[in-house]
Amino acid sequence: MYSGIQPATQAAIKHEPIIVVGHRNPDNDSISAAIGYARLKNILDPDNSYIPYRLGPLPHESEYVLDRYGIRHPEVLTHIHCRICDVMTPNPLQIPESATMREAAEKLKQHNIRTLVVHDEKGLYRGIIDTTTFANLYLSELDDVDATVQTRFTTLARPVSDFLYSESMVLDCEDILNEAREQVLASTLRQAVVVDDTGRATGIVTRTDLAHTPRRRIILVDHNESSQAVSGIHEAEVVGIVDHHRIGDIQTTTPIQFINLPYGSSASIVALEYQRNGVEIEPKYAAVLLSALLTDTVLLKSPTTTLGDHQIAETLAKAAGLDINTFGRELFEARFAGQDGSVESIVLADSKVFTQGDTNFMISAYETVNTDSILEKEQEIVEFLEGMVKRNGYEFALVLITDIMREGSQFIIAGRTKGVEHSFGISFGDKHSVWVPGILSRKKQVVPRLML
Ligand SMILES: [Mn+2]
Repeated sequence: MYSGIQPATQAAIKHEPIIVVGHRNPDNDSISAAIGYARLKNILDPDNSYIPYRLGPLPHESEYVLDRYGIRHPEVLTHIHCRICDVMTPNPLQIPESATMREAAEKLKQHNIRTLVVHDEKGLYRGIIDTTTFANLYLSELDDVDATVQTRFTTLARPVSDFLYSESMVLDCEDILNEAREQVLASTLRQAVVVDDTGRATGIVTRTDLAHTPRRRIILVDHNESSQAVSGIHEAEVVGIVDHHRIGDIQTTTPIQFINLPYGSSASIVALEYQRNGVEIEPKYAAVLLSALLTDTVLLKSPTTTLGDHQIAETLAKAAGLDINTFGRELFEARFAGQDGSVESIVLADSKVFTQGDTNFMISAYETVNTDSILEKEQEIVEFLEGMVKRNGYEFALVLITDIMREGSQFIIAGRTKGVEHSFGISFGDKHSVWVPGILSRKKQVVPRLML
């Protein structure tokens, strides 16, 4: 049985699924490790539900593998801020507007609640009736002592539509809590109603519900730096990390299972977790993980590749019934067939921002088998990079055009070049581009030298 450290859940949203997601501008490893790890966690921890997401477009090779094995594409996660649906009380008690005030009063009493949502004959939201409605009615009756009994009788026979508050605040389930809170607290209303796209009330939010911000739970794969993580990460409860990059700046309030190993892919570590937990991996998930291992290690050629990666690749290939070389070739064919070759995609398809001290810099990685065709666009790429440097105040922006056949990278740069030149013993001269043989890995061969 699984004996990993359980996350603290005090402030977490327990009924909500746990999100498993890779970094921004996802590569195949971020997609595949999230899918493979969510699958494993769902097997190990059936009390919770783990759902893989992605933080950007699906890489072509991921699409190829997922479609080949009939696995659903993960959905895009736009942020992990706490939402209205994370704090609302779902399925509020409702009453039709044609019901009498007596029925409304009985329903409030029977369920010991303060608010009823009123809907029309089509089930669409109309307004609310609450205990204050009744209190106000009886207070007004006090002015007319003789008529009290008669008035009350008449009032209770009238439909709720005569009394409902229709000006009550309406929110959307996906509204960000911190923003909605200000609206509600600035009003005099005791609650807001959550209405869906079809006009039906799906929840109710009271002032008390708004008093705290519960944390949504998330597992990070293939990254552990907030600059690469989903928006709102500081509001979330990170309950696990599976990564093979340098230790970044993600902080947690409690101990978590943080697995960081210098393997060639996060997918390799996920595969190890299947082994460690004695879970046999299904063929299609073995194929997904193998695809990420092969793309992240550039067909096991990158210097990030360890002996362990070779062994895991063999194991996964066997489980999936695949030949490593054939599958690897298919993956890169799918990737290169999908490349549109635009300057924007060359620079942005796999770009990461790094922080050192007060400076930020961007490094993009782009793999190809045809560096020459990229170099025809060198001037445009440099102009694009210069724009990014200017807009974002980067120290520099660097694109690595890695030719997996020639086994080296063309460095194309804008901004301050000194640090890069010094770290690699190269010179751009009056150009913005230079070929650096043997450089295949941003993570292992480029980032560490720049972080010294
Ligand atoms: Mn990776």
